Amino acid sequence: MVDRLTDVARAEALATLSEWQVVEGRDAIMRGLRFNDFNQAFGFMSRVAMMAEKLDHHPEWFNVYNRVEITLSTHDAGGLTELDVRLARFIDQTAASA
Ligand code: H2B
Repeated sequence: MVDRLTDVARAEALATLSEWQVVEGRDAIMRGLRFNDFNQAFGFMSRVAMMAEKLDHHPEWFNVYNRVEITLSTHDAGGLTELDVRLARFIDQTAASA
């Protein structure tokens, strides 16, 4: 099982994930995204879903039309781990090329 990030590693990672906010009341991060339309939003979600399967690490997310809200946390570890950082970086890259 993957370990939760240390305080130092967590702070270092969050400093580089400028689009992400810390969720109040739990060890998780969230990002909201807006696309041109549902087709673009769902295309983005499909790419993220394939990476999530590859990593065996899955987002909590919500979609309406062109909006996607994503929360990342590692349930098995009860907080943020390197898997969340990896998936957040992939999400940032994928959103940037959408
Ligand atoms: N996703 C997330 N976000 N956290 C987990 O702890 C997790 C997961 N665990 N995806 C995985 C699946 C686990 O349930 C399977 C059995 O490996």
